[in-house]
Amino acid sequence: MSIPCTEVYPGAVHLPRFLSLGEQRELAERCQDIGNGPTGWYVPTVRGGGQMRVRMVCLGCHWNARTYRYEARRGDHDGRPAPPLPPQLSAVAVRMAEAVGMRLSPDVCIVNYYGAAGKMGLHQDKDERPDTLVSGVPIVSVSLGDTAKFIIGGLTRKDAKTMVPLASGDGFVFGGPSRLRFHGVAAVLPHTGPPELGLEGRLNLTFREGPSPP
Ligand code: MD3
Ligand code: FE
Repeated sequence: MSIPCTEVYPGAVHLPRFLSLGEQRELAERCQDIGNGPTGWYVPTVRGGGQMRVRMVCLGCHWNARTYRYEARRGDHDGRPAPPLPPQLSAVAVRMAEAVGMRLSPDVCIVNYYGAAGKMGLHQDKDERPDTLVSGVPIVSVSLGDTAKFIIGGLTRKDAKTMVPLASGDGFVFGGPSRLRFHGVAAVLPHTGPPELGLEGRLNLTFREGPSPP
């Protein structure tokens, strides 16, 4: 492979510093513009009634944190239609997948914004269409800003876990047999991102194909 990458598990490939600082800046600015706009950041409330420890905005299609389903409008928040997914964002995910020999045609991007206390509990991403899960179409993650302690485990909650620091500009492709691994974010390390981004905290973009039909 011509670019630096580490296969953490089969189909789970880390692409450290894939993006230039200029590209990181452009993406971060785009996300902040959307997040601070009229259909922007909100804090999702999950099924049990608890608040997630991130701000979120879904592009292309909305992921409802109460039903764990995708929908056109933000039914668990303000009822507005999800903002479109800009093709310039999708293009980055397609490039990352191609760099490791995988393919996806993103329909949705979930943007998570972590502050200093941000984290995400161990979970699987299995709300996409069964055929995409079974065929191992990847989810592509892009990290911007502060470094996260990302945890990845196996196909059951109790399996052994590995910690991978995810830094600004890193890509991560989770496809094939790793598509349904448990994962989460244990912590975000404050003030570890490039100062040039002017970003306090961490942005993570996850590009997904095949939102569940209504
Ligand atoms: C491994 N986000 O939005 S991205 C999520 O950093 C999510 O915000 C984390 O987990 C974040 O669902 C981690 C990396 C990631 C995304 C999807 C995966 C890892 C994955 C799907 C399968 C296995
Ligand atoms: Fe996830």
